[in-house]
Amino acid sequence: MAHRDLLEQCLVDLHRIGVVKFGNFTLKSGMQSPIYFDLRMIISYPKIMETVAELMWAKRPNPDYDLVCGVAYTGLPIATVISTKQELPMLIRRKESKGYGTKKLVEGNYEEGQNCLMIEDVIVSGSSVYETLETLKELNLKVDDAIVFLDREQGGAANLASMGVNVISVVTMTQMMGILLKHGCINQATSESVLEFVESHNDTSIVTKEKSSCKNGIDVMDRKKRSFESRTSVTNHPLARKLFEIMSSKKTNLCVAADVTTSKELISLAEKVGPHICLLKTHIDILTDFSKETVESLKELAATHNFMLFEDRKFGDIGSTVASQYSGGAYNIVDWAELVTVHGLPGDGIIKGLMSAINGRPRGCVLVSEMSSSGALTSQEYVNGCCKMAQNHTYFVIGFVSQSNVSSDPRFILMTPGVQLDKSVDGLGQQYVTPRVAVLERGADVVIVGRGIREAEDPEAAAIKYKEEAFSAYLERIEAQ
Ligand code: S5P
Repeated sequence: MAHRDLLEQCLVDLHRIGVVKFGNFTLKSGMQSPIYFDLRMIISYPKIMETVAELMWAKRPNPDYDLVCGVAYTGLPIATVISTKQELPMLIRRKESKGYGTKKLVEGNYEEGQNCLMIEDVIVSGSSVYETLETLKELNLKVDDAIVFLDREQGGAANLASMGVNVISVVTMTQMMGILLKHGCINQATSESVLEFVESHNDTSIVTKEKSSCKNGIDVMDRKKRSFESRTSVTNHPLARKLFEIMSSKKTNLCVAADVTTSKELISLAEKVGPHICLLKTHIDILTDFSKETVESLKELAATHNFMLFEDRKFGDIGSTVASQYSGGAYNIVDWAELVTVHGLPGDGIIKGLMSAINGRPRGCVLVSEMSSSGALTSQEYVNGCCKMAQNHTYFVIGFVSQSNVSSDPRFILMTPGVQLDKSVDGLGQQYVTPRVAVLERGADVVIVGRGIREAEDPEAAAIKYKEEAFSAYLERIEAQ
């Protein structure tokens, strides 16, 4: 059978046995995806597995390899088939070291300098291939090529190319949708929605758990030492990247809390402070005259002045309830606020509920891990729980609202409210520190200021003053390291 016919038949077979699934799936990175390609199933279908291995081997760019290494787990059986058919010795890279016996991470014989081909089932960001690559390189093996069956076209091939690894795929997501459509396995609408999703999620970065390292190999800890600019490359969240870029280019880490009661006041405040802020934080339910036009004007101002809209909804209920509060209702928050605040209290379900409502839109949240008010019940145990939640959902959580240095992971952006230059309390429990204290002592990346700016005689002048103080404290912080 010609290669193209073999590929088409293979994809139809893979669809038939349930490898190609449509629905709502959470990928390893936490990203929500409308499609899941579960190639593990082929171990129950030896003939199909053989074809998959044949198609992959046919793609090898180099005629001479000394070794083949499958990326755990699905890459392993495929590499085994290639190894026996081609009489090519194989290596296995464990997911974790055994902790007993030889404690080796790689099984099999090899000699330094040998040329090893990597085999992987699917590539999204390239993180799994990267982890294997790191291990093989530590053993002084030569690793130039990785063959993957499906390239989801979400940035993985480019990420690995920037590290000198050539990724060759048997089929791309676009090609696969075309073939499945041609053979009547899926309809036009399914194909379009998958391709739309891929296009809006094609900017992933490599972030590995084990070494906590990233795209350009910089250690990811030490958030406080790093510039916003350098942190854009360690996060896999497009909105965290956007915020880092705004903060670097506008030289502002100021968020204004626009807690006003009329649309007119809101728009007027946004016009005044817009050029000086990275985020405009709203409590949209305080408005007495909320309308679609209010949101349209805010969106326009955000685009003109390059800031992001951040609704301080402090979601705090079970997943199914927050999904309805986020999307729909009077405010349809998901439609216009790129970022929202969320309490960690209900556990993982709240994140899953919110993510189920975003429908492919780039959206993110900030977890409220500590509160500024006196007597707040946010204990250290609670903070630790929030950090764990954030780490498990880096495709939605971009950072924390906090009062202390709750995380040294540079992917996360810390935002500190309770900031004012002239006051220490407000009589209702709020406690204030200055922007310098927030940034230098408490580790804030962003300072959130409400009344200090809103109630000033000249809010624009006040915004400039807060911006300058907060940004110079940030520069002092990164330069001091
Ligand atoms: O712990 C917190 C968390 C938040 S988001 N303490 C806070 O004050 N906030 C919000 O920050 C609060 O809802 C308000 O919108 C803003 C502080 O306003 P200010 O006028 O006291 O600066």
